Amino acid sequence: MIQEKTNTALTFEDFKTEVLQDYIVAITSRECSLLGRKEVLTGKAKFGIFGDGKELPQIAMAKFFKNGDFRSGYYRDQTFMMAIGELTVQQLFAGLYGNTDINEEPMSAGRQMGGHFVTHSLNEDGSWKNLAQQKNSSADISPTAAQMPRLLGLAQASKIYRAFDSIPNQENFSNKGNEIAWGTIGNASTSEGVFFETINAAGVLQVPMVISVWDDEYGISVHARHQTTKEDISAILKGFQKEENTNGLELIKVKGWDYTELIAAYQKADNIARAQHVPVMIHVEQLTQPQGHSSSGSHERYKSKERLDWEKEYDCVRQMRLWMIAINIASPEELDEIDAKAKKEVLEAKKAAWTTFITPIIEEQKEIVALLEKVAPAAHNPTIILDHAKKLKGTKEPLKKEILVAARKSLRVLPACDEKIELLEWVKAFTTKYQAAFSSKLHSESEWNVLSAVEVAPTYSDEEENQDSDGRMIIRDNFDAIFSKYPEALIFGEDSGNIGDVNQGLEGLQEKFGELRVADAGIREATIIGQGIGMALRGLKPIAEIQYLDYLLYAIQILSDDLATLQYRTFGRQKAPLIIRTRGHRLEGVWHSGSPMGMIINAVRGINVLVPRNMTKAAGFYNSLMECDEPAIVIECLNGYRLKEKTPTNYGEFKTAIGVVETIRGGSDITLVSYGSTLRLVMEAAAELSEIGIDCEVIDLQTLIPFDIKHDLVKSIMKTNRLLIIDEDVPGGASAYILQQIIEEQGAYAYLDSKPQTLASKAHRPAYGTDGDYFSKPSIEDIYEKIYAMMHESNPNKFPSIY
Ligand SMILES: Cc1ncc(C[n+]2csc(CCOP(=O)(O)OP(=O)(O)O)c2C)c(N)n1
Ligand SMILES: [Mg+2]
Repeated sequence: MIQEKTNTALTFEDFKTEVLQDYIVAITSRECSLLGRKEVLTGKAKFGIFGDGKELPQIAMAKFFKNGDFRSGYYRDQTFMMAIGELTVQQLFAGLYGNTDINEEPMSAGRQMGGHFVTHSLNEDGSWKNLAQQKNSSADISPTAAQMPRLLGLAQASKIYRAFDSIPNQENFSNKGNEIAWGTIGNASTSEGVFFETINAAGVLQVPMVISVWDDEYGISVHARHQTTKEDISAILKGFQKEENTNGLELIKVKGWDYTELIAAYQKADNIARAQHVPVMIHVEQLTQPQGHSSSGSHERYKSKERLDWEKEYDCVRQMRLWMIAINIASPEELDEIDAKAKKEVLEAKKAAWTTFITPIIEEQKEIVALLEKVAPAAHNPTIILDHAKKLKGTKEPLKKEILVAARKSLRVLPACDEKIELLEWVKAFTTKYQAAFSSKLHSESEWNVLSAVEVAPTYSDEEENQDSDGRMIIRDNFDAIFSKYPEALIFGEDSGNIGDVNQGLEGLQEKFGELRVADAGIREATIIGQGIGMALRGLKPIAEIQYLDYLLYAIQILSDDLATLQYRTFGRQKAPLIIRTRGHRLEGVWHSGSPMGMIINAVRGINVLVPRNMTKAAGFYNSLMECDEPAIVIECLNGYRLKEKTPTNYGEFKTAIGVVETIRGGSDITLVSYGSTLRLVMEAAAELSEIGIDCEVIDLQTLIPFDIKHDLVKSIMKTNRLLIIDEDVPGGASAYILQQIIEEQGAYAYLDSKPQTLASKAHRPAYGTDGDYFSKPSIEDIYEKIYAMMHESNPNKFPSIY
């Protein structure tokens, strides 16, 4: 590093070599941006967003980025990724073209648009690589500022690793907590709430985080005067400045075109964050966008001539060049030569990326054209197929889509014959191959996925005394066992620490396991989840507590955009097995009884959603999840903490299987499907109905995602021929999903004698109090009457109308 070496007699030659090397990275990256945009404009790539104008600060940041460190950034960071050796020019172009081969396009196997970066934390089988010995980047997502919450957790992991030396495989993830989490964000994106939430939380938590704000004064076309108070993010954050004997952040401001100042700024930030675990924000101002925001649109539309002229003048690569000439590092001619060489190399790498991308598709094009020509004579009208073949043959740069369209349209005009079978087989094989390229790895496909959790029944002692406990004690004693068994486990949330959560499910555990492992957090649901994601990405086993299900909405964006897509968008090369603990369903009032399960399950495909009916089941889920490598939301029943349950003896060991339903009452007349708190009412109604000769089978779904993997529900319906789904979400909410799974996915429509029905809450939020609950959510009477009406319809003689 320049400054360190200066102290130990760095020769001018060494200095020169390092600067020239930096310049080569900068100019190479710039060439990629220029050529990349052209690739979009000529139609070879669909969309392009590049890092031009932000090269120098990224080179400075890369100088201090060490093995074990993590980046959490956004789409401008190609130069940084190149500088740390985690992105080649060819890979950048492979991303632009959407190459679906992970070896060619390691950023996402073609799933994300270019400019979304990642490093691989996992081997192909889902096992961890040694993250402490490599440079790491968490996987980018597009929503502006959404990289901030996870940054907090990535930084917090260092704090945990520094505090404990008993965590298994610790050396795989950390060198005594000396790692920095480096964040990057655009100036306009700092307007987002999660940015401020993260800044505040970092100031409180005192974690080793360095956030760089790339400030180019614009967010697409919108100038800073519409974005930021005083148009100056570091000025307005001054109140967060750490002072003697306070917490807070260190704030640094630096010009983005000044190479030496940038290096000094990053060196300072590195020293403070790495050694002292104090967060730092570097406001890098006076950056530019030489080609405007992205390949869609041009910035001449919204920037003044003065601004455009200024941007040309203060282009950071140009300024570096001028500085190098001024201090005799290189002559203009030498730099021209470097520029020309970089240009040539980028062009060659681009061509290589294109050839690698298009060659297999052209092979497939040839194959299908030949096959279409072969099968055409078997059609009544061969010209239809020959036309498809001809059109496809004439396509110079074919897409997989065009290949499949030609083949599938040709299938339609073939009568049943051997040729049709041959073409059909080809279409099936092609589809299977590429469907997996686009649709696999939504969930973990490793040996530790949630379906691998084998049920272990709770055991009970024979002694008469102490047979029943309050539900919250079962949860508490099980967490006690979890924290003893797994040193990498920790829990945090609002009121989770000192008082042991609002329902005392963690009572006494902070005293036993310490303030870092059983921790209070601020009221900031999005960054509580971010803490969890970041720490899980670094090998810890965090449990993030969201105090009530109704407040999950503050975190739903991060859950949906970041955690739920993680496996998918990295093609299974990163995982964050975060457990989210929350409590919900029936209690009191509009924001304490919600059950927005339809919203949740539709927003978080990729995360498991578990809905245990009691605390023993919930504890069993936690025990299962501790052994799995997938994220899950566990929703405990808010009205279940004081209910009595038998006291298990094998805490930390018993496990609830995931994706498996449980029949909690056998019956032959109708299948009742429900989950969570509502099941108690369903069981009560079933008991009352049995008195008048209606025999209900009651099935507890237990998990909504995954859903009844053994298809036990349809087996029940084969027997009863009737189905009622009882749910406390809004009409058409989770019940619509459950119905779709049973009727369509499991094919239960074939076995029904009555219309399948749902009984849900009212469309409004649940009202306050016992009466509010009774009039808002399905009651025992509602359930009873609905079932009776179904039985009456099928056998009016046996079940005459009661009203
Ligand atoms: C939540 C969200 N809103 C809107 C967008 C569309 N969008 C993409 S980039 C961008 C501007 C971001 O500007 P800035 O943060 O300054 O970064 P820059 O592109 O200037 O580097 C916008 C509005 C988005 N990606 N996410
Ligand atoms: Mg900007």
